[in-house]
Amino acid sequence: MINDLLKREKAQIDKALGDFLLQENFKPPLHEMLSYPLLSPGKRLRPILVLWGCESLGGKREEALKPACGVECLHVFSLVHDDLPGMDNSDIRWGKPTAHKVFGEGKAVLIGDALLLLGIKWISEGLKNSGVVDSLSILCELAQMVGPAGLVGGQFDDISGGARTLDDWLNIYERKTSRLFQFSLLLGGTIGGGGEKELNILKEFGKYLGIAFQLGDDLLDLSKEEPSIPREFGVEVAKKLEKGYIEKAVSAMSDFSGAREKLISFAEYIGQRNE
Ligand code: GRG
Repeated sequence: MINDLLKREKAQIDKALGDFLLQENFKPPLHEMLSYPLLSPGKRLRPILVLWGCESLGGKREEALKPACGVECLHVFSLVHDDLPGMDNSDIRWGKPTAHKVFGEGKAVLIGDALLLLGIKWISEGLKNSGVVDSLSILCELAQMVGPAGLVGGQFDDISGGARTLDDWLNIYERKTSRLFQFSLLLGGTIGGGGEKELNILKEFGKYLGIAFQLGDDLLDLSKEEPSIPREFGVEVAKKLEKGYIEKAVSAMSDFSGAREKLISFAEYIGQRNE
């Protein structure tokens, strides 16, 4: 059932991404270059968290839709850059050639830059339209969670290599993967009118969810050459950790006063996914 629900959400987000991008009126070939990764068949998990975070606190999904698409732009920016020759050097993503393979490295860097800033624009426009009073605080959180203290910093340490303890690994996972999950929930919850207590619970939930998601990603991708927790510490250790983080995510929601069912089934989906 959760799979069907996620599929329906993905279809709505796919359509909205296409519509919002068209509304920008970018001239060819820029429009095609941005469409290529943005309208690829990603799972749209982060925008779904924005929508469900908003609805869990009684907010309207229409108000969260553009900011949710903005978060997807941030996610796709990170993947376009992650695939670059100087990072993961990946030739294929979403079953097709990566952006730098199609457009060249320089343009792929710019596509990532453009998506990062387009994401911030859509998030800001959504916040303005939904009348969130303290929009600057959430934009500041965005910079903190996606910037050098968060996703970019986590990626920085990840590609720097060197010896790592399990805690070092988990700390990298928390920054490079959890922060965007946390930001998605915080953004949705803020648009939904959540107070400090509920927003903190959503952030805690997103932290555990993100670590479990990254562990699951590593477990699904064991053929990759790069080191990861399952490769360094064993598949059984990684599976046990993943299960533990899903449990932590679910129990973080126990005091949540909003509607928590969908978010909890999302966490259970993360623990069982096979793609
Ligand atoms: C170069 C300034 C600069 C920033 C780059 C590259 C980067 C920062 C961060 C990358 C972080 C990263 C790739 C984290 C991995 C998270 C992860 C498991 C992504 C895959 O998520 P899915 O499976 O993606 O939700 P799709 O969209 O395919 O469904």
